[in-house]
Amino acid sequence: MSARILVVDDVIPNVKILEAKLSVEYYDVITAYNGPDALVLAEEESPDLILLDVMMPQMDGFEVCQRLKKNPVTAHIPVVMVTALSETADRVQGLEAGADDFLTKPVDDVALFARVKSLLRLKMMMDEFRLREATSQDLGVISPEDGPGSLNQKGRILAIDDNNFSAQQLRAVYEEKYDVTIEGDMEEALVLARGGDFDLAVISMNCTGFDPLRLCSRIRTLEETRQLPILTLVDDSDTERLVKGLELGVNDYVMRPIDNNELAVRTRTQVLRKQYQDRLRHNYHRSMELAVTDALTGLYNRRYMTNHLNTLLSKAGADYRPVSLLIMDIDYFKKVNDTHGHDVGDDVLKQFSSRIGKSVRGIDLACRFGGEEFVVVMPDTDLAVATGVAERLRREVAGQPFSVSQGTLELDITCSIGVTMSQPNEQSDTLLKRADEALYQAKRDGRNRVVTNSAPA
Ligand code: GH3
Ligand code: MG
Repeated sequence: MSARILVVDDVIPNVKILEAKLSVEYYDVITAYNGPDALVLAEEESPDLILLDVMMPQMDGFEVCQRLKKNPVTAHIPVVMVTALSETADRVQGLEAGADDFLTKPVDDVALFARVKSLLRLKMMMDEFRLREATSQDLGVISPEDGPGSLNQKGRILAIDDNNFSAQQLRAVYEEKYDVTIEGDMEEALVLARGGDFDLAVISMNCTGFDPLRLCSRIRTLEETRQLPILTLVDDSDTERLVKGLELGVNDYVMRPIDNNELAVRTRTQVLRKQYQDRLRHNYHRSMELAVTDALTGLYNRRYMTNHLNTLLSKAGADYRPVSLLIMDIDYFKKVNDTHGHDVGDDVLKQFSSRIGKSVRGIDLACRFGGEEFVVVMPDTDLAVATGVAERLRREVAGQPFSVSQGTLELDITCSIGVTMSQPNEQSDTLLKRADEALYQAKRDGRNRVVTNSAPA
């Protein structure tokens, strides 16, 4: 994960040490030696993360952080406060200034990279989210309710701790802000994790009834829980388990004795990232669907069909295979609407689509072309076969009345169909035009029929 990190500290050796550590891991490091310079750099260079010293002359870290978070250009950049003492008061003040996490000096490598990685992951998700959201809104395929507003749902936490006392402490910390489930048994925890739709697993490394590292590893391996972030609670002397956990894919940790502020910020980071990630995936599927299909019938829409047809037609030379295409139009459909109302008309359109969908082959592409006009694209198909398909579709529609209004009404529906086949180097517009001419011939000839329009010789 390559990223740009701004390191801010008034003591030159401190900056140099952090710069060296981060550069070794291929982060791109920029540096500032005082608050005002940091503010300028943050705005001009838009770093992905800021490591900010608290004690600086002129303007201290709290004030710098506050200003960063107030400025819309820099507000989204995560800030890690680097404090000389592990003073609770400092942390509270840091939180109030809008800090996203804390590091204590001297900064140890495990802590540094755990914090940096987990905040960078969150930032990546949020950046991607904002980008996709902008694109989707430009294309008109995402409605406002898909936006970040809906991220305000209560985070769901699964806390695994078989010590009753510390489990209750966790409950007390989380209860107000989160929907928290406490579990003391490993197998039960796994069942819950697989089915529970959680945003974060908090695992105590002090569990004695089972091996908590084994639980971490199982969560990372199981398909249903692979994406679930894990935060571990570790004794400050237990570096071995801490490091093992991180190697297994644990996302972050908090040392015992637990500082509630620290637990709160790290929990928030993990839960937010998970929620952004879920939302991205959901929006992706949704925009794919919305972008290519018609809402009423579920068939492909005109834009998708036209694109796809042009792709098929562009296969030239030795690759060339004829593409056949038919356009179907419901006969006297206006009368259905006028007699029975628009809802009945919609019902007919849905059933009509489902009959088409059922009787075309898998490689054929059925689309709603317009109001009551439908197109079926048939790759690698000659005119004789396509005419056969059209005749079958016509019978599928005319052969059985349509049952509408929850079965209270039966309507006889017919359709007319125009068929044609592509020529080498042809584009979609002329192909569609030829099929349309055939359709109108079918209408003129009395409807409920198929007319074939072979290409000009
Ligand atoms: P023809 O046999 O010549 O095709 O006659 P027609 O009545 O089917 O054709 P016309 O083009 O006169 O009318 C088509 C009607 O389809 C008009 C339009 O209001 C209706 N329509 C278009 N889209 C929808 C829709 O989504 N739902 C409903 N219920 N009606 C629709
Ligand atoms: Mg019609």
